Amino acid sequence: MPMKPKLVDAFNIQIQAEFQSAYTYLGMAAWFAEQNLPGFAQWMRVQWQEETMHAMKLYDFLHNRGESVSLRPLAAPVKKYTSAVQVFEQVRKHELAITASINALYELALKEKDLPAQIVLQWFINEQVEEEALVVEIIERLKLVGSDGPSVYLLDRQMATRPAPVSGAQA
Ligand code: OFO
Repeated sequence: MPMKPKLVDAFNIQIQAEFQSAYTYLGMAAWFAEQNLPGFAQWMRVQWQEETMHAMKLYDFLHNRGESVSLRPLAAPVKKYTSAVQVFEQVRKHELAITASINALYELALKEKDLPAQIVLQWFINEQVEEEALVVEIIERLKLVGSDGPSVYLLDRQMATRPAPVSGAQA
């Protein structure tokens, strides 16, 4: 069953938002690498992969529904950060905005009575709960270690252990 054009447009805008998230986190990965925090840089590279998967999940969904994917331009990420905790505060802010856009998209899918769209978006709603919790945990840990060098070093090593996302675009 074809999707309503308004819903297709909203999915395309969300694809852009997910790729923008990926690009933003890749910029953060570069910043961390430049601060000699390779573990945090690696964590952000995994996050970049995760966000690319989110975009591709929506991209595949539109294709599977026989709809057209219209890719939009991305903005250059800001790379002027002052501390690791400030980076993660930005991540939190960004993820809250993504949660709001996913929720609005879900509301639209409900309004348009598009059941497959609702189901795919439920996955995203759950994912946002996990992402927000994860980021808050990292912010708390960063606040706890403060500027204590050895603790920052240990935390950086721990951040490096984040596994890569499991199964490409299908996750
Ligand atoms: Fe970070 O969840 Fe997608 O954007």
